[in-house]
Amino acid sequence: MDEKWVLYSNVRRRRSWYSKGQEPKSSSKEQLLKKKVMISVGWDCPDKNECTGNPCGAQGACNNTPGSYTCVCNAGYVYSGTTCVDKNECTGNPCGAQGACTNTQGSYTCTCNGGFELSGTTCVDTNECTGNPCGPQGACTNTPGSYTCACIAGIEEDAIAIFPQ
Ligand SMILES: [Ca+2]
Ligand SMILES: [Ca+2]
Repeated sequence: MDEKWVLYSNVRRRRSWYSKGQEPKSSSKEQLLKKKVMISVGWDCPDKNECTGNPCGAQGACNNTPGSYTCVCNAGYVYSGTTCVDKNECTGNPCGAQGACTNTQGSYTCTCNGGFELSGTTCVDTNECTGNPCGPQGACTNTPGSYTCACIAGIEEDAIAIFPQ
């Protein structure tokens, strides 16, 4: 049983305007008497520390709150309502149209289709032309997932094959 009492004195503050930073003044009201007023009655229930049971799991930090707890989950994990569980990043198709997503604990991996490579977290076209695959007598054109070679005017494709340099 926990009774809380507040003793009112016969001093109260009147509403009035003050300058910024100026201390408000108190003024007495003669007709008010000191009296004891009970403002609450309650039973003190000590808060249970739910965090001792590690409810957030290995991938979360538990914060005890009055009557409950909250979890702050590590990156790649989400709060399920009771604990921290792996986030399935693949539902958001992070690899893009040219990659296959595999969900992993705390993360995910992308396996890119042929002609595509991982850039950051998504599959993008490989620019094969940077490796000069058409040789010195060919003009390379990068295409999504591949590339094409065009021969420079006057030189046959066979000649490029015979004299690659
Ligand atoms: Ca995951
Ligand atoms: Ca390409």
